Amino acid sequence: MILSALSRAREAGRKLLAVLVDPDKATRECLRALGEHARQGHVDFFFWGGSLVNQPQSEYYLRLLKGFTEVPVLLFPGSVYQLDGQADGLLLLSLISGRNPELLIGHHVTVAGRIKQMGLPTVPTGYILIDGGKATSVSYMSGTTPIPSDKPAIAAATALAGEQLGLRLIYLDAGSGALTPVHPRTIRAVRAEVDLPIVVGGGIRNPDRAREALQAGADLVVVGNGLEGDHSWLPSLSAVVHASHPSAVGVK
Ligand code: 1GP
Repeated sequence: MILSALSRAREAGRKLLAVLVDPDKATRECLRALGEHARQGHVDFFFWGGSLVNQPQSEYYLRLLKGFTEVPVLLFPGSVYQLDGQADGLLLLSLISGRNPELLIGHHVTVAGRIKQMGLPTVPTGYILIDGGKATSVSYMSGTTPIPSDKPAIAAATALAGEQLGLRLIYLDAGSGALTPVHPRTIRAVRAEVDLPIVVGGGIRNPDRAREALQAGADLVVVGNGLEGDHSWLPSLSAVVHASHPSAVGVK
């Protein structure tokens, strides 16, 4: 459903916003507040996941969030242990910037049957890590080296290979809490190379950073860290994302 939403948005020259919720940091109050923002139209999708999930009540908190909002919740799993049939779908990540076979295909084989049993709709996602100026949890936990931030051609070739392999979405991620978000020149290079929808996240901590990513060709931006504990700027972020972007229409 995220693919059809992205397709409709692109046709209309609109952009989308996802809020990433780390289950380990969820509280009832924060989920209720996010549900209220969603009710006001500030959020198009919730992504649900983190590098670690220590919190034993992750399922409970996901049920709470589902009770607070009808906005779709997609799993953005940090590991195979983060599957939950309550979600509306699963970003089935293949970490194509890395060379860790477990994250390219191994874990997928392990949980393929379980995903089928759960009936979780999957979104085959080419997940590309870009250096965000510091070691992030995702690069450490995945045991992979991000693409250098000054090598947009490598990012573009990686995304193109993902498209040729049949992946349906490209996710450019500088990693949660990145010092520097994915550089606009990298987004532009990927945009110029593939037709797939592009998601950009990592280190977006103010509306200007979101605007830069969208103007460079991102279809959807993801914000997690910057909203944890402070949702006050979510309305202004939403205003920037959901402002019409006529220049986006027709962007390849
Ligand atoms: C991380 O793209 C997401 O995988 C969001 O990053 O937490 O830095 O917003 P932040």
